[in-house]
Amino acid sequence: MIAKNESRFYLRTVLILLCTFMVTGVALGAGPMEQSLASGGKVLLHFTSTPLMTMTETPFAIDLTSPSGNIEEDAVITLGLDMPAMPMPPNHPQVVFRDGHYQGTAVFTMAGAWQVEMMIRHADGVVEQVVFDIDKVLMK
Ligand SMILES: [Cu+2]
Repeated sequence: MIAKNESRFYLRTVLILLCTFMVTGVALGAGPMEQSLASGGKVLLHFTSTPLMTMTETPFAIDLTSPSGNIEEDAVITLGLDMPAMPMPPNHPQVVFRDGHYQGTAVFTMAGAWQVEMMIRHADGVVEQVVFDIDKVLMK
């Protein structure tokens, strides 16, 4: 009985530590970029490695907050990476909801300024689009 309680406590501690580590890991990356949505919610995009480099698998996380402040986890998010200065080949990193965040991996194919065009389809069918400006991706 005691052993069972102890192992449960141990498991809970490990889970809390893991969550803390994940949140901290995300916060250490490229500064989170936040935008308000017309629907009243918020969306946060953060790249988990900095500085951003060309031809590098770059993980990102997206957090969607509903107008009431809850985490919104049933939306469908699609991304398009583009450069404002020139037409670029289609670049659409896959986004999946996993471990409490929308996540994926981006590859920037060229140095310079980029834009992340984000389309959010909420569970109620409302679609919103926001654009995040990335000042600089550096040559690897
Ligand atoms: Cu380009």
